[in-house]
Amino acid sequence: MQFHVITLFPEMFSALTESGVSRRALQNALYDLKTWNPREFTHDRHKTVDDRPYGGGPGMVMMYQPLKDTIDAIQSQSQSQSQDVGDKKSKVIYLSPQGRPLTQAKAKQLSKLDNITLLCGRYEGIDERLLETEVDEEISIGDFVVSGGELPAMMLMDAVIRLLPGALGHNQSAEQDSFSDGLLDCPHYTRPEEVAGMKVPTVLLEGNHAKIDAWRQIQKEQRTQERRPDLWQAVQVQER
Ligand code: 9WO
Repeated sequence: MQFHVITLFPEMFSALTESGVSRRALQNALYDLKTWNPREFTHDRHKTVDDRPYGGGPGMVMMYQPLKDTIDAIQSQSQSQSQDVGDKKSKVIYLSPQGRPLTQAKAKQLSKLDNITLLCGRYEGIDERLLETEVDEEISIGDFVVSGGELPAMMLMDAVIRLLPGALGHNQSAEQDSFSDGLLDCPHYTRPEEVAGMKVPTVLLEGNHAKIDAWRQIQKEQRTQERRPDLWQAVQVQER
């Protein structure tokens, strides 16, 4: 998996490359990450990437040209790297609250692509003409606004990376199924058996694994009903 990230803040991506599962997956060459700074595709002395919005209003909008030239550079580099780019599955994704929601199912689809270009907006957004012509999918990670697309892009990348074959150990890879059954996860406990007057549920101490599985399933269902009626509804529909 090759990630290309278009960002004014490439240093932020060290959060992925320097820690945890995503760091190990990079070391093991399960994916590669290349950042592209649109400032390097400007031609003026001030390296201008933004301008005032037509129609007025607060803030600034990212200009078409530096972003278009960045995307063109990514595409010509990927092409020169392999002669069979025609067979490569590639997508340009823009992270924004206007996108369709990121789900575990979407992360799984994306994990099957060869190339993902993530476009990270800043300021008040990006000139719509760039989005219309260059972006394949607009994806949201939730109904809130942050200061730019970088953190959302990293969340999407992390969700995808941990699905790449070999990214997780054997034990953990089965565990992923806890969300792909559409339910929230069950509670977890570790030693000691009692802490601050609170005991571990006895079923977990008895070693009856059929009983433990049944308990965990009930916990998942109860929590999903209580906390995420929307997910519970979707599971009911699936099973109909
Ligand atoms: C900023 C702003 C300021 C004043 C009035 C309205 C405003 N809207 C925005 C805005 O949406 N800024 C975005 C910041 C521009 C695109 C990149 N930014 C972004 C992406 N914020 N939040 C996301 C995001 C992406 C994916 N999922 C959730 C949120």
